[in-house]
Parts: sequence; C-alpha cells; structure tokens
Amino acid sequence: MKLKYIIPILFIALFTVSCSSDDDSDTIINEVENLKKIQELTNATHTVELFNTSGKFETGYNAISIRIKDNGTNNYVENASLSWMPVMQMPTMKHSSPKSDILKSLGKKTLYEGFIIYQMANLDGSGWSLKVDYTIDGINYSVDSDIIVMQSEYQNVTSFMGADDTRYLIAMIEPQTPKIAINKLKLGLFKMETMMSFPVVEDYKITLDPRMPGMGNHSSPNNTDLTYNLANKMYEGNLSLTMTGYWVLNLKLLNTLDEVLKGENVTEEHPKSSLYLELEF
Ligand SMILES: [Cu+2]
Repeated sequence: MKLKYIIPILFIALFTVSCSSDDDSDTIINEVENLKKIQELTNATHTVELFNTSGKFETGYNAISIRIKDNGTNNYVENASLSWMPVMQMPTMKHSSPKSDILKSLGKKTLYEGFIIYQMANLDGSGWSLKVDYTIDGINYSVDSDIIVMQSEYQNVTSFMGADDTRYLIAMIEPQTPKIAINKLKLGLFKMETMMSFPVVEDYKITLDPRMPGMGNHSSPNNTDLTYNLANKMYEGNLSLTMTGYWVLNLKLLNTLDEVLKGENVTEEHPKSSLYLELEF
C-alpha cells in the first residue's frame, strides 16, 4: 500500500480509538484542571477534596472548590448538599470565621464552591479545623479535619471593635491581581455576632483613601467610596492604582446613620487610618 493511503487509515484508526475512550471515561470527567488541591478530608465512605488556584489556605478571602469522591466506586458525587464550619482553637477559646453557603459550581457536574475568610493564623499554620456536613440521597455524612492556614504577607483582612461596641471584620475580595488602572475594589463586611456566627452587614458605607507611604503618602485620582451591593452581598467601589508598589487602603466604616464606627481621615499629622488594608503589586 502506498504511503498516501496508509496515513489517512492510521489517522482514522487513532481518531476512532480516542472517540471510544472518551465515551468510556464519562464517569471520570476532570473539572479541576486549572485548580490545585489544598487538602483531602476523609471519612469511611467519602473523600472530600478541597481546591483553589494556589493550593493552600491563607489568611483573608479564600475561594474554594469542593469535590466529593465515593471511596467505594471512586465516582464523584453530583447531587450532594453541603455546609461547613471552620473553627480555630485558641489557648482559651475557639471561634469560627465568615463563610459563604456552598453551591454547585455553575455548569459543572462534580464541583461545588464557596468561600471562607480566615481572619488570623498561627505562624506554623496550626489551629484551624474544617468540618464539612453533607447529604447525599437523604443520608447525612460528616467529615472533620485539621487544616493548615498560613499568614498572608499583607493585611488583606482586619478584625476590629466599632464605636458601637460591635466586633466587625473587613476582608478584601477583589482585586486578586491589581493593575495600574481603576480596579474594582470588592470588600466583605461581617459582624461577629457570636464566636461561631459572622453574618454579612448590609447597607453601611466604607470610604476609601489609598496611599503610597513609601512615596510621600501620595494618593490617586478617581477613587470612589464603597456601597453595598445587594446582589452579591459585598461592598464595591473604584480603587485607582497609578503605579506598582506598596499601597495602604485607608478606610472608614460608617453605619446606616452615617456615624463613623472606625477609621479616620488621612492628614499630615495622621498619615494612616486605624482601619486599613494593604496590597503590593
Ligand atoms: Cu483565632
């Protein structure tokens, strides 16, 4: 047979093989190609796999994808409903942290997603555990394991007492990759209702004054204060970053009566608000 006949036949053969193997692999679809595994939480029946883009938990906002593997069949569960409870054990007490509900990832079969905001960490990453409760076909399961949470280099979350004697927590959600531009700034605001409950605080206001302490504490034009967005339960405004480097985002938190609960204006004598977040890029 001439070469020009052999090549098309080979091609058809290869194509056919790859097609049929695709059909066979329906049950082991991989929906985590772009994610890194943080950790597995295992009980007798299932392995709960936790993923994000970095492969580790750090203080601040953590977007998390979750998959549940049936240990008996190695298949991923597509119809679970899940909830979770992060807990930090401290020397004299324990507390939780702000967290979202867990929802099925849009357009995915085996992935669920949500976020946790760790507000503190021990230097060696110890202290935190994560309990995941889930229901499959009406049967309840649970898995509980220690997790490692490392300290972020910059202050991307802050916990503080307001003038109303309420403890609040503010965390940076966006930008995850700041640019020289008007960045969308998205912050989460939560109230420490109890040690274990951190509901979203609605309809407050957060003012924004970004500064570069290393360069005469200069600011930038076209920033806007943050207002509450009911659709995603976060606070949104414009953050203008005019150059790369270290920025302090000076903030003030105002309640619905426009009373300042925390933070001060930046002046010559007072170069930094007591309420602030940091970033460097
Ligand atoms: Cu703690």
